[in-house]
Amino acid sequence: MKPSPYIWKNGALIPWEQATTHVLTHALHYGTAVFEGIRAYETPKGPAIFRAKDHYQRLVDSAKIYLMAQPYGVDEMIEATRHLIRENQLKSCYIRPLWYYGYGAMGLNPGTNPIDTIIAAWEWGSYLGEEGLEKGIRVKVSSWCRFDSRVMPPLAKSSANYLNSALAKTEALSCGYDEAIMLNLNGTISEGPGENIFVIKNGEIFTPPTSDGALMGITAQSAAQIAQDLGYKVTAKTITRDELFIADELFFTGTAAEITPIREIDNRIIGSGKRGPITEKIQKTFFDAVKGQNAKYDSWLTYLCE
Ligand code: PPE
Repeated sequence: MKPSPYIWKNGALIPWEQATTHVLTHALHYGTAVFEGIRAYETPKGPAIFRAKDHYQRLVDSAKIYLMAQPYGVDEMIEATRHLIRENQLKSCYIRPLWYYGYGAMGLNPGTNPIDTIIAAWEWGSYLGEEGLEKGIRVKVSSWCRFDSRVMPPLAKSSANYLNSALAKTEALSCGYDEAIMLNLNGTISEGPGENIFVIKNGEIFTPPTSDGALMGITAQSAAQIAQDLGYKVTAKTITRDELFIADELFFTGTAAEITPIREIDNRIIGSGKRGPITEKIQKTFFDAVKGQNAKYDSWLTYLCE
């Protein structure tokens, strides 16, 4: 990770290296935190935050699910993010806001602890490799299942959720793959450890519904909108593992992963074994949109100076 000069904490910018925390911070022990992952891209009008309002609204929703009081409003978080990017002089970056239960009392009732807020922003290149974006990646269906809302709320982007993701990710890496796909507790497809998944078959596009355990991905919603604008039919439906094997094309979406094609799954080659033509069109339109090169999607961008 490339450090930036500042981190925003509880209303003020502090030097990156001073953004430390007490070892008895509640969230460090119990994962009692909610967060977002957002990107800002370089555009002809300067850096622009992609779908800032939607991301911060999801942060508010995550907090609500966990009965966590909301320390700041959506507009305040957006203003703080703009300020942080400006002061860090970043052209493009990954943005990580976190609301967490801080230092105060131990034990499983988080409510008596203060809620701290940080926003960090740093330069973060492609999540699954530049080559992955172009050629596609190799994935493995994980032996780890994604939890459902009987266990933990999958719609909340909470820190604790990511131990499940980390198990799947490390297993996939240790088996020589680039990424995992998790089934839900019913045995159908949910999502990647940090990505939503899309299936293309006979010119139609499918993705599992959130009720199958996927996070309501903002990149997924953007990709679906773009695909529809390009004339494709996009349907949310339950997908089985074998449907992935015989797909014409597969791709992942996520803020970090952007739009990453999948070229192989459990050693089955998907389509022609490289980025498929429909994926390529959606990916190209997506990158144009986030980089301010397609006026149709300008409402998705929050510029630093406006
Ligand atoms: N599912 C999960 C489980 C997930 O974590 C993400 C984002 C998505 C789907 C896609 O959502 P969206 O970013 O709104 O399109 N994962 C974040 C964290 C990744 C990380 O390694 O950290 C991200 O992409 O920022």
